[in-house]
Amino acid sequence: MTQYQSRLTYQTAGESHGPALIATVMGVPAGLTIDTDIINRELARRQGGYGRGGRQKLETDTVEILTGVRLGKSIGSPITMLIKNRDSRLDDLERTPPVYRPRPGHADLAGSIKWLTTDCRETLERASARETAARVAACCIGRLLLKQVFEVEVFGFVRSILDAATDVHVSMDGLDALIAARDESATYTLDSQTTEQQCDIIRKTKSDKDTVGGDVECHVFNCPPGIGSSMNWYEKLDSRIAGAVMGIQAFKAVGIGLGAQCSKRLGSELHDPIAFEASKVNTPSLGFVRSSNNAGGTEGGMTNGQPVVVTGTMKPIATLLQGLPSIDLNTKKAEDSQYERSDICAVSAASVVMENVVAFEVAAAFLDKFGGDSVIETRGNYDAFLDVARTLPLDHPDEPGTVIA
Ligand code: EPS
Repeated sequence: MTQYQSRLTYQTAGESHGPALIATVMGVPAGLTIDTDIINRELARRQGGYGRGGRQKLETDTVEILTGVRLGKSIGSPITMLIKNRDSRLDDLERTPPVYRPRPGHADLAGSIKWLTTDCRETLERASARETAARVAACCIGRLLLKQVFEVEVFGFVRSILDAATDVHVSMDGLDALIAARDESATYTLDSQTTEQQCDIIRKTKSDKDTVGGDVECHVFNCPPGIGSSMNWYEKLDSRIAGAVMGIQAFKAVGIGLGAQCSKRLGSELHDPIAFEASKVNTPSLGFVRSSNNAGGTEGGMTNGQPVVVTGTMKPIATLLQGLPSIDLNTKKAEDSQYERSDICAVSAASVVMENVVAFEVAAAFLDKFGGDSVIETRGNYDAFLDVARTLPLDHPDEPGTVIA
């Protein structure tokens, strides 16, 4: 695969029951306020949601910033953050024993064969969704950048758990009320009736010793047209977002806008008509408006000035109290899969992870277009672009795109 090196990148490290998780973010321009309260709030939200397991009662995830920040602001060097694991016992074989019976649906079997061991723990410690704590911390830096430098807002929530779905419409106009509704919901959905239905489903699933998945959604507001690129597949914003969302543990499908439903409509029913409203020329859409947003804000791998809308599908967690048909990797004899402490439903937590990884990819694409060494330079580049884009067609006869009278 052709590697695309964005200006803004991150890396996480750490095992679920090791001493700590670490996140390093590279390419952050100098002068960004790194508000650890905002990062810690996202970490706390990631730990929450109805249906979580015992681990979250043991941990209080908070970041300690080790590098890249002086007096609360980025200085351009890599930003490293540490999240301590309270439940640290990786080398304690009594409390953290080998796992020989792989869980269907988990990384256990494939990883054990890949790394040539019959102890699935070698794989599961890193494959665990515990890693998403570090990912949220890293990606939240991208989110801070979007908000502070580009006034971009990102909003994620749970659309459905099993068949209990909210039909609340999401738009920038009602954003504060939507955030309040989501933060009040035990499952991070948008209305109280759906919250109750989803909690009922999770309660029943728990008593059946089963697990349950759902669909999450993320909206990114205030992107101008032209973020991302159609020049190469790996520069396409939707391609980058899809990779990031699919990379979240237990995600099996990603959609942009209508996503998989696009094939059920004719072109005349699907594509969002283009119009121009001069009164909106000073908004990030630059005045290019659409009566629908089936495309989910991207065309040709670039933002088109409409909200970017991403959907993600999370499968039910692979660790079931009742166990599932499997084998013992040492004897190859049929045995039920081994139980490890886990969640009944982590869709709410996954919505927080998705919100932040989507934010990071959008932030990276913004920086690839406008990035400077400092926040001030970056914002200047952005403003200069908007100024020129508003004046199209250019009146310089040598410029491509010029309309010569
Ligand atoms: C999780 C931490 C894990 C699991 C869960 C999510 O901690 P532990 O294994 O100690 O209970 O609760 O991970 C999984 C669902 C998984 O498949 O590994 C977390 O912090 O999100």
